[in-house]
Amino acid sequence: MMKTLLLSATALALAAPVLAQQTPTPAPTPPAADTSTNKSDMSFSKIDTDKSGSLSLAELKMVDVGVTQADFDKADANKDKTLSMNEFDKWAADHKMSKPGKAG
Ligand SMILES: [Ca+2]
Repeated sequence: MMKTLLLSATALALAAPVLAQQTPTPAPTPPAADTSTNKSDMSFSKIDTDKSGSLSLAELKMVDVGVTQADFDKADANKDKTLSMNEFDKWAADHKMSKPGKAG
């Protein structure tokens, strides 16, 4: 503890003149996964949150909360319980993902 304090004190003493001359601009990097108000741009890679290369039902629900297991099974052509990009494309084309004016 004392060592750390001494070190930071030394660092501060060394940095003080520099800090006095150029005011450091704090650049807080905002987290990438937040404030997604516009969901019109839903691509496969975005929905595939765990980057497994395929979509689970939970992930598909990000596109449409009303999607059911039956819908999922229908889209899951090879019945491996996941949607490949191909299967998702077909589902999306079938499903007409564009829902204008739906907020919330
Ligand atoms: Ca599949």
